[in-house]
Amino acid sequence: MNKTLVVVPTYNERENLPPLSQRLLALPAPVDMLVVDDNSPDGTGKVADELAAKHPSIHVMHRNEKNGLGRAYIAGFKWALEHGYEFVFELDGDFSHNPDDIPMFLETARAKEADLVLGSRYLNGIRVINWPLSRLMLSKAAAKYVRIITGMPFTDPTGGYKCFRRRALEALNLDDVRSNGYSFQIEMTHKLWRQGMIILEVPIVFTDRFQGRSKMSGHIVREALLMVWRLWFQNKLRRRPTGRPPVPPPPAKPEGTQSEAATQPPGDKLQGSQPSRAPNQTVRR
Ligand SMILES: Nc1nc2c(ncn2[C@@H]2O[C@H](COP(=O)(O)OP(=O)(O)OP(=O)(O)O)[C@@H](O)[C@H]2O)c(=O)[nH]1
Ligand SMILES: [Mg+2]
Repeated sequence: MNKTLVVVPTYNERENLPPLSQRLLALPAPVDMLVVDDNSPDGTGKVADELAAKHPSIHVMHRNEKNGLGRAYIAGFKWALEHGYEFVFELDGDFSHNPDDIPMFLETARAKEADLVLGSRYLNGIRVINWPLSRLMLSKAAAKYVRIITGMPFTDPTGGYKCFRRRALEALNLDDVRSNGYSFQIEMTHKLWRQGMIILEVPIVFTDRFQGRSKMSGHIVREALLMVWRLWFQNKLRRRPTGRPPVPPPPAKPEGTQSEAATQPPGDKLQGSQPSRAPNQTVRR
């Protein structure tokens, strides 16, 4: 088993899945792949089963009905935690996200001890291929809207190319995450950001699908518009992180010796134990 799992939700991605799995299997950093298929009418689930039969690092989760991207990812994240993965990716099954960027995400997560690495289409310029101007404007406006209301400082909060560290997923109550679509992406990031987790952005090129049909709808946009206000309320109307990240336990000392932290007042203990965990850094590469 590899330490990294790439979760790929699919609904009618039959043409895309075989080449996508090949690209993932060919990466220099070996990864496992979990396809979460919602009983796609085009037979994507069967294609996934055939790939899994040939490659032990490909796994398939079949769900009975189309339940939205968010539900599919939550099921995939729970599976990842149960199976002991350290890094867990979100990756669209329509080639919008370039699998070759995965090593860049992993390097950033490791080098900077990040809890979450976000792929950004808008960090240091716009890198979106095959989108009409209206779609680009909607996405850019959504990013601004999220920033103004929640204070979250990221350039691309609706993006869906992400790498979570295990401890970040463990810090969330995954059953509490209710949204789908764009809103799901914003909600996941906000729930970690407001806990003071380290979240970094890396630049990616996003290419809209060339095969299959878009599942974008007015409902998805309305859901996101409302969710942003709900997140702001959940964060006690604050526009900055209100929590502190979980503090790793101090290394065990032999019995009879007193740890340094135990001699400090409680306030100092917390501060001193997490000097490098400044909230919400943004890496510009
Ligand atoms: N399992 C599952 N996967 C889904 C569902 N909806 C979308 N997906 C998949 O999620 C990935 C990302 O979907 P989106 O990018 O939101 O949808 P899209 O159809 O590509 O639409 P746009 O990229 O927004 O034009 C793709 O691999 C889809 O096949 C769903 O309800 N269930
Ligand atoms: Mg897409």
